Amino acid sequence: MTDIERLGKILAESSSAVFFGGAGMSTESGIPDFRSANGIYNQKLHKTFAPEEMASHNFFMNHPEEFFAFYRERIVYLDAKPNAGHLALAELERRGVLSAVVTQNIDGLHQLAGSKVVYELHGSIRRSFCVKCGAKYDIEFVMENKPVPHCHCGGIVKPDVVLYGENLDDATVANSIRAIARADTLIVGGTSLIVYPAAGLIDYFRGRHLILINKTATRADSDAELVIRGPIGKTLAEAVKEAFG
Ligand code: BV8
Ligand code: ZN
Repeated sequence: MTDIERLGKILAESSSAVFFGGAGMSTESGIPDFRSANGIYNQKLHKTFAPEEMASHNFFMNHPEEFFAFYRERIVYLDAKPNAGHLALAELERRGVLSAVVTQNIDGLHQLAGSKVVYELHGSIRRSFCVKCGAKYDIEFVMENKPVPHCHCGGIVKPDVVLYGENLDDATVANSIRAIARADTLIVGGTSLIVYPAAGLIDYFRGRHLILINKTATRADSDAELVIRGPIGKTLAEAVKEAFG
């Protein structure tokens, strides 16, 4: 039995599966990931600051102009489209196979593909808010108001994205843990499982089938029933076809 046939068979017998993903889910949509060779964190973006420093709370507070330049040029890909993997997960939800997508991504592509239950552990570029009065702004406002977007009240408008050194949203974490703890199947893919507390959430899984789909090895491979080393978008699409025609 091929890996795709095995994955298809598991999907066909699952009714509360959860997908846990990261930046590798969107590389087939043209968005670079962070830690692969051509990833964002391996690009020399700034003479003095490392990319991971520029995506931090302290950098946002102390160097807002440079933060927004980095964010607009390196983090936001507004014309990216969902790929076959996003569409496959949305189909699995419609078929009652998948109960939730838990993602570290901030690109909103799962929702654009039609997924309804999506927990965004690190927020979303699509939403922004004023740090002083909480007024909500869309991504267009942030992209157009250079160098630093300000609210009518004078406060800075911050993307609703969890930066390094910032806490995750409690409700999103609680909902993600509940979905993972109840899942019969957990598919982990397109993530290096390096960033915490997000990466720790997969340890709440108590179900039957743990599946890893990732181009490179991760810390969870040894616990997985099935490890597929390949492009996750293509793999998910082929497995859904195998399972449901
Ligand atoms: C927190 C938003 C409590 C911005 C991100 C020192 C000081 C402060 C904190 C820390 C510290 N040391 C450690 C920490 C904790 C820190 C952390 O975990 N750091 C890591 C680097 C060790 N975490 C935090 O700060 C978190 N908050 O701890 O709060 C706190 C409060 C106050 C003070 C202290 C602590 C907040 C973490 C969230 C940070 N924000 N993103 C932005 O987008 O830049 S994290 C960033 O990494 C992205 O969100 C990304 O999603 C996430 C995880 O990366 P991955 O998604 O896994 O992507 P990666 O490139 O790594 O891997 C992709 C994989 O896919 C690869 O393996 C590749 O092979 C594979 N792949 C690629 N293409 C494909 C593929 N596989 C299959 N098919 C393909 N086509
Ligand atoms: Zn305001």
